Amino acid sequence: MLVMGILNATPDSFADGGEHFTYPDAVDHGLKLIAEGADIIDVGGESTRPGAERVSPAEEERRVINVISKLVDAGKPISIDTMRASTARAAVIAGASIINDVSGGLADAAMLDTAAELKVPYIAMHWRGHSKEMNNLAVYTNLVDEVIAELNLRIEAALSAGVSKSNLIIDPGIGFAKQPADNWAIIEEIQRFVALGYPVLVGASRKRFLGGDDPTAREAATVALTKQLSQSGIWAVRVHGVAANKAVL
Ligand code: PMM
Repeated sequence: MLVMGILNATPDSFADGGEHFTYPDAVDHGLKLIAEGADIIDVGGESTRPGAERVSPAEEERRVINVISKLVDAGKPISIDTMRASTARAAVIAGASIINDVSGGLADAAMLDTAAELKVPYIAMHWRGHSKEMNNLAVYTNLVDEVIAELNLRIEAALSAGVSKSNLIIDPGIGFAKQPADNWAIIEEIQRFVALGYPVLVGASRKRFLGGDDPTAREAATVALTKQLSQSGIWAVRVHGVAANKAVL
């Protein structure tokens, strides 16, 4: 199982408090994650925490492009965490080699065509709406069935836009339009996502459902979950604390 290290170049990410917002800090943090053994670095310039405001495309690119251009020299694959086709394209030109779209192509009508054209792996996450509204959208009758059905629609949309099957990665979207119990139920049934036949990414690191008020205090639970998930056949976990998660593996 791979470990994707999170590099949020945002002033308002919930789990690392905007510690790595400025350019030199972000690059240093990315290099630290690589030194700790990250297999992939996921660079994002727009917070998706519940309630977050959107940033402009120009500001999003300003936060991430220079960081990507610099980190690429370290030789590890970089994913761009964005819902925007224009940011994804600029990031791939700068050296990113994976697109991580938390909206699974729903936020930007040009995203799937762009991913197909760029011919890079595309991570489609389960998503129901932007941060400001997502808590109201966490309503399910048959949770896992519905999440899988909605992910299947995104898979079909990506394939029909021309994303190749071998470039598609899926993610159940822990914490996105999910109640705390929903996240646990998805983790319990993660095998059903693996059975869809695509690599599965899980991003649970330091999220609210793990309990506690301080995100860094959720690290122990994150590490335990990484250990549990390493037995499930998933492709990768997306985590803040690379060293601890690598250690448990
Ligand atoms: N979670 C966040 C951001 N990007 N991408 C994927 N594929 N999966 C996730 O679960 C995910 C993501 C929000 O968490 P952060 O603010 O700690 O980065």
